[in-house]
Amino acid sequence: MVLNSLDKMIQLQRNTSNIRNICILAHVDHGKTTLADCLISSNGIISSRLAGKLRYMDSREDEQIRGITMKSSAISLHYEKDDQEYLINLIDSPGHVDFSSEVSTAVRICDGCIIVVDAVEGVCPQTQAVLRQAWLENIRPVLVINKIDRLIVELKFTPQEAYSHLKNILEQINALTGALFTSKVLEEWAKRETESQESSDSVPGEQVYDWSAGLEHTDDSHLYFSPDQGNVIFTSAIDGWGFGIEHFAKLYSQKLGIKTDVLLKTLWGDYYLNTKSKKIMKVDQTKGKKPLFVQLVLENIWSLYDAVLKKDKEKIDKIVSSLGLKIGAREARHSDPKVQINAICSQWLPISNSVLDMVCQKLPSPLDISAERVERLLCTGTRTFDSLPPETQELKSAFMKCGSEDTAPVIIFVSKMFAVDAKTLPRNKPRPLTSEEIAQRREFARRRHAEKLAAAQGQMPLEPALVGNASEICPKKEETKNDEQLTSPVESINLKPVMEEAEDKDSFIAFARVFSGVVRRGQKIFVLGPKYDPAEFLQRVPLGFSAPSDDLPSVPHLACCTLENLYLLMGRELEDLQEVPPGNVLGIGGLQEFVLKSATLCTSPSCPPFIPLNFEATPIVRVAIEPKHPSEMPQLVKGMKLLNQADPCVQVLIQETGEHVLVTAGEIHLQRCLDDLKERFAKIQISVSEPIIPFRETITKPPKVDMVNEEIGKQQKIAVIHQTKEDQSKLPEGIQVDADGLITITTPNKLATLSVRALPLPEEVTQILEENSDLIRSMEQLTSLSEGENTQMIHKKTQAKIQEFKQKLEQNLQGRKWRNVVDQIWSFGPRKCGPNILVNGCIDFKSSVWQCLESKCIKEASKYRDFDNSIISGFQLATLSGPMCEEPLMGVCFVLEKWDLSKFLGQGSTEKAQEELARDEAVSDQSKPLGSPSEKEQVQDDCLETLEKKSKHKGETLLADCYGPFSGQLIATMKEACRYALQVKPQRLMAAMYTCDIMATAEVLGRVYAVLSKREGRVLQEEMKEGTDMFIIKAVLPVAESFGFADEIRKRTSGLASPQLVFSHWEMISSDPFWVPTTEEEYLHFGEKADSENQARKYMNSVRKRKGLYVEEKIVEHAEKQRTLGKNK
Ligand SMILES: Nc1nc2c(ncn2[C@@H]2O[C@H](COP(=O)(O)OP(=O)(O)OP(=O)(O)O)[C@@H](O)[C@H]2O)c(=O)[nH]1
Ligand SMILES: [Mg+2]
Repeated sequence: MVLNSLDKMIQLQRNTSNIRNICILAHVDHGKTTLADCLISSNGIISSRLAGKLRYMDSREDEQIRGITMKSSAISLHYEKDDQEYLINLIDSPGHVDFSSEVSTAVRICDGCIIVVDAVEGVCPQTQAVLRQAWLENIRPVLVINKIDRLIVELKFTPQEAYSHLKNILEQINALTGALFTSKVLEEWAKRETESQESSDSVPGEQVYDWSAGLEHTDDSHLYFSPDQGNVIFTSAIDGWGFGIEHFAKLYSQKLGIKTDVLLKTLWGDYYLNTKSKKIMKVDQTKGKKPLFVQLVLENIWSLYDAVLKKDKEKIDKIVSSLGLKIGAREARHSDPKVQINAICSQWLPISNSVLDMVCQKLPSPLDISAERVERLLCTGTRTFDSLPPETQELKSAFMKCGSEDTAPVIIFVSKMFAVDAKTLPRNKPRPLTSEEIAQRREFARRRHAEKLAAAQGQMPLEPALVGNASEICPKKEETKNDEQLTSPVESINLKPVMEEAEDKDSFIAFARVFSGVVRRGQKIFVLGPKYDPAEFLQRVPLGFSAPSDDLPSVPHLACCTLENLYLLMGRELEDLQEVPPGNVLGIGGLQEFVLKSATLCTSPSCPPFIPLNFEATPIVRVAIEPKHPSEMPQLVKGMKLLNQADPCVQVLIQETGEHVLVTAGEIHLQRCLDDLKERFAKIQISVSEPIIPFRETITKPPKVDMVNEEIGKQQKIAVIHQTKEDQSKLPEGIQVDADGLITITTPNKLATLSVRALPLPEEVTQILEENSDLIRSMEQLTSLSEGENTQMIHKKTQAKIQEFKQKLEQNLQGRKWRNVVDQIWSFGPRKCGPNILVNGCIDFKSSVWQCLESKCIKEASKYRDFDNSIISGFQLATLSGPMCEEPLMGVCFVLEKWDLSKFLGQGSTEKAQEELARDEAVSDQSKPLGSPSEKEQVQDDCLETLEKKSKHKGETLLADCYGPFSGQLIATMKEACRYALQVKPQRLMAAMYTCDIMATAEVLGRVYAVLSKREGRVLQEEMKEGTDMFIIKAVLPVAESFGFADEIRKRTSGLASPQLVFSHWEMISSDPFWVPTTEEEYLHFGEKADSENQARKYMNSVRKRKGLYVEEKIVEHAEKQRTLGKNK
């Protein structure tokens, strides 16, 4: 096929109804990039022989070396079918979990997706994840079951077995879709229910509600994958073939004389052909009849593979001629059967036709965007679509129309920024020469040659300017003065310096899609930050103001920029464009200063920013980075900034300690980020710390058994109490602890006393808090702005959510200990949204996080009101870093049981009284004439007394002042109180856990288990994949033990098993990091010094060491000897 010209692509971009924006999604290694290669080769961009080998979309070197895709990238393809021409904007995405954020960026700008499933491995964890992502973004999927050749060659299935296996895969994937659909219907159902309740609140009796939306009544048949629906095809990307049943239905309808429609319905499923009556009947399994799919489709393919693999020349020739194919002599004689298969099959059942056919028929065009999707994109945060300003709601029609007229607002979403080498930008690329230029150059060379010859013969002196390479490319004016014509066409004169300058500069291109309007080069446009609120703009700016201009009134999170360059994304290449019509995927240059990772661009300020991308992976692996040479720090800082911009999911932080920290989604992601930093963005040598493993600190209930599993009896209990008493004696003076662990502490100026107790929260509650951290954050925002006028209207839905959250907490916090606790929750921490709570147990002061639920915020006039912020801050600080190793706390409830400020308040009143007293005295001095000396003495005595009193008060005030402001003291004291309250309880560390899915064959299963148990992993589930000899193992593994895990598994199993690690949850490490043996059995079992390794202590100390904290390590010399001595005594 001929390569399409840029003009053709530009022309195709204008026909919106024939555009398909699609991405390829799958589990790692299921063949996305190989499939993309096949589709690309159909456009002549790469040769069909190289399809599958080149992996054209993997343009990075490390992608090629590792054989996995790391970045999603786009390419535009042309496809023609039944005199319709289509433009397909294809995005290849990575399948590895570490890069799942790249999937999110791709899905957002597409309308449909191809889900690829490996026919052998079937549905894998990432298949589920990508299906969910597609679902959440409301894009339509079609299915490609790939690697069918493996069923023939590797698993040696018969066609019948293969059919059952394929049926099974389809059932699995449909079960997933079904689950997603059910949850969505139920959610909508619930939503409508609340809405109907709301509307019935306002207009009683006018309730129009369609109860038929229940599950039973909703038609979901179009959602499922089924070959007869035309949304499933079977392929072998590596061998270049693929088909949908439509192809065979058409073929056999002629041969068998059965209508195509009938065949379409029966070719997949348990139907068979009664050859005598030429009728299609339901399969009766007992009679051993073959389904049509086996008989008419699979058996043909199987026999072709069979002939080629057995090198049965005669049979091959027969098949080829019966199919009417022409195989090139080179392929026909090739010794490698794969080449032969590819040559035959790619002609017989070309994969690109079947895939692109399905894409064009079954996937929607940009014009088909659903109202639901538009509303979802526009409703950021806690807003509902109805609560948006009317101007914003009007934009919905622009989205739906996707119009290109001048009045249509331009709306663009940038889903990521990617760096390209400036050399590859079209403006820096040498322009291909036109045929005229080539002719002129030839003429020029010919003349020079003639001159050279003449010079050699001594007829003419050699012109120095004509010697040397540079003059060949860059002839200067003087050199060509004898032929003026030559100078003008050769335009590469200035090319070299430009390229050199651009060489080490990376250029950032925005990966974007136009949702409405025509984007033009040089156009001015608003850049809307994620927190931009159109309502705010509309309030501030006079009506009718819309076009972005320089004299923009300053509105937060809104900027204005010019679109400098527009590009057509062609895989590894970029092509310059002047304008881009709506519905297209494009690259935009020149946004580096305006967009960090993603953004919404619009010519209308009433557009809200799109909802944030929904990332599946949590960045968890952190490392600290330093330049090898300290003087290169500025380069590192700059490089990390660029890296942050270029990767959707990496986080770059500078910790309080001054360390530069990189947080990544996993080991491979980390490696890629480091490579990028070293070779691309910072270009310096760096040293990388060991991965920083996050922990959480918590407390637990006192144990009932000791470390050797003996029940803790009375005596031991006494021993334990003694030990805690000993511990308590370590507490500084002035802090009291009761037997229950209630800490009472006084501020340094002795004017306020706080009593705090720490309690472990039930696990379920911690989990609820974690799940709802976003909600908690918005509650916090609501409370702070509860006086705003429109809040009530906006937050109805959120309020319902908050109510639900509260109820859940109440359900899980039952029993005497937790009575009324939920109502008294005062704050969450750390950062006001974490999984710890502060409970206000003081009777006379009411203030809780649930205030936002009340329609009017009651500002309570309390004497303590002014200081509650200090207490909350103290709590926040305490939960941010715990006493064990300064890691954040988790699952702890602090109860402030008493709070005595009376002295402080009292002091305030004495000061006032004193002033009054002083004034009184002055008055009395004047009014009272001095009488007898005795009287005088009396007065003097009085004066002395008051003076003394005065100075005493003054001293106290001074004393108080030297401790700094009272609120500060309160913060510090609260923080200390929380820390001590923790320390008198049994403390535990919590470790981050990965879930790990490993697929392994039976032979290597033992080795996989060995590696898992060595690294403290725990197997949750093991099952056999139906129809194969593969086992699927689900396990959990501490993040702390996971480094090098994937490599070790791969090495030990010779590459047969490869794990996928995804962050799952936090888990308490049951051992006590401070434990020392107390009972006799424990002494016997662990030795006096407890020198067998304590995992929790090891972790704690390693964190403390890293943070430069004091580590209490017992250095024991001659341990054995000391013990014997001790025992003999
Ligand atoms: N037997 C067989 N192998 C295939 C087929 N398609 C792809 N492969 C092989 O599967 C491996 C992975 O293919 P890729 O195309 O890189 O897979 P991918 O889905 O892009 O992988 P990631 O991008 O890393 O998620 C390669 O070794 C391919 O040669 C197929 O149809 N049959
Ligand atoms: Mg790939």
